[in-house]
Amino acid sequence: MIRNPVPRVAAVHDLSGFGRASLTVVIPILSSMGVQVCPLPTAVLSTHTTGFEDYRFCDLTGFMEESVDHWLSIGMEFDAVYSGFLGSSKQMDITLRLIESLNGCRPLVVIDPVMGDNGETYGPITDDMVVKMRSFISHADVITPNITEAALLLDEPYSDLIDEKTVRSWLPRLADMGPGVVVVTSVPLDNSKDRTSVLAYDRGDERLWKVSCDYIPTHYPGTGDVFASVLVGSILEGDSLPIALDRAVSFTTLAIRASFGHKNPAREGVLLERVLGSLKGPVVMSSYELLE
Ligand code: PXL
Repeated sequence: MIRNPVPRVAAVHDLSGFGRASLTVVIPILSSMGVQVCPLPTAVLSTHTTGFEDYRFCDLTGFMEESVDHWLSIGMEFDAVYSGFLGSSKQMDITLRLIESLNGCRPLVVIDPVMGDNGETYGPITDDMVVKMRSFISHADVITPNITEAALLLDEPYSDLIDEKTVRSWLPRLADMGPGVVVVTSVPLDNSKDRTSVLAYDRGDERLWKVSCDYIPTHYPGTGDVFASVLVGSILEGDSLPIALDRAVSFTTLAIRASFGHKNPAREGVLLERVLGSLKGPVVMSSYELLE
């Protein structure tokens, strides 16, 4: 049930000053979708960590703790708690304290277990954080790992040979770790190198959904944040899981396509500002499939 006139989300992500990732993506997307974002910054960075050297990183664990104390003392309520890149393993306990203290009116909990991509962990992510993330996700209604993060959560080796069949076998195993809905992004398609897909498993009805889209041969950091933010906004607007997946895939693809024709460096992220307006429209196209 949505309790605020404008749905309100606690957004537990870092603030990277350059490169269009985390809060600089989460806030404009959710605001455009009519959702109020209340940032609980986990760290401040000069840039995100992919493709930039010597980035500056300031961990905000202590400040997060104080912010949560303050929010609880003034009786803040949230329709959703949505976390992404965390600066330390202790931040999972702090986020959990926020979620559990809101127990009278439990929010939707979406955890994007941001830890890495393309088989590699991001610089500030420690082994201890990977281990702790495995229990943190048990508190989520929805998780949105990419295949690298799904492998880390399951302690499976990552390889370029991971295929759709393998990921399909991972989905119920990830759901067994606690989350009601498991959404895995960047899943390769067996029969085509030019297409990629998102698979989603709903533990409640055991349905398995798939949305596929064109694969564009580039890698823009922050697209996972773009995808998960549209998914959160769409669920809060009342869309079904497959429609929310469809909207998230369509918007992310549009953002990548809008950027790919330009010569801007991939590390600067997708040209979000050029496509944000399209989030305000209704669903115009749907291509989801029910696999099981
Ligand atoms: O969206 C991923 C992300 C978020 N936050 C930081 C990152 C990255 C990916 O590079 O470095 C700080």
